[in-house]
Amino acid sequence: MNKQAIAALLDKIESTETASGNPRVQAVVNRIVRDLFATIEEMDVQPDEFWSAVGYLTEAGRNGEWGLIAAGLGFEHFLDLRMDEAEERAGLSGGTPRTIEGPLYVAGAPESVGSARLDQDEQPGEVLFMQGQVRGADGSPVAGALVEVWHANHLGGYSFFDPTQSPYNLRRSIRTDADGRYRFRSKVPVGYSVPPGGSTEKLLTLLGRHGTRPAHIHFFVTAPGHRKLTTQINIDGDPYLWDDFAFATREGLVPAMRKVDDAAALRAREVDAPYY
Ligand code: MBD
Ligand code: FE
Repeated sequence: MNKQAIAALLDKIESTETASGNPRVQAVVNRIVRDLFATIEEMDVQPDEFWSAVGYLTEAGRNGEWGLIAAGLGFEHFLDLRMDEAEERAGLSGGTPRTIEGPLYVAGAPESVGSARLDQDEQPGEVLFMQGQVRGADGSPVAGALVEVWHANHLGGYSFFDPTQSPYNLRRSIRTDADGRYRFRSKVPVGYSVPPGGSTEKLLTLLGRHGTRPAHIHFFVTAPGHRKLTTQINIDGDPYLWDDFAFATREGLVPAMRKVDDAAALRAREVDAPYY
């Protein structure tokens, strides 16, 4: 089709829109339709290909996999990079880097002050301890900040999405103590992979890609008067560390891990830290 004919059709479609609509939605949708018309034209997309795509989108929605696809196609990481840029422009850079939330957060995890134990289900895996301090943009500790932590089990599954786990297993909310500190005990997670046979896997396979994330632990950090931090840490040494299907690994989010083989030292550590 020639460019004028396409432009005329776009004009005709847009001319049906009125002031009763939402101008932002009108502008964004019109732009997407224009870009898709151009893609169909330039790639000579055939009707059967178009309707197959419509069927795919329908199925992906039915499976609740759109959040996963957004991560896998790099949209979620792209939004992060844009937020980084916006903060830089506003002179608000620094601190722990953000990275994607992903589609597996669940609100309402049990809350405790200072410390928590996340592994409520009896499951295999290495014991993991993590501790840290929440600091504001000026570097001063933030007492009473809420640190929400969630991660996968030894099979890469998340409670609520994996029916074999009890509700809120490997999910906790920890209030920082008077020094802004938090600490927790859990089990070392294993990297998540997209559901076998699902819509995301289907698409990734057609792209010749894998759907695996390196082992990671998610965090939301919130406190009154501060911006919310959404981030993760990665478990060093994972073969997928820099090959994340969701592109979320970043410098500064791969903390040094220390292996403690000495059982006595581990027990002493537990006594020293009364985990919930
Ligand atoms: C995850 O566990 C995750 O963190 C992301 C971003 C996408 C899918 C699964
Ligand atoms: Fe995750």
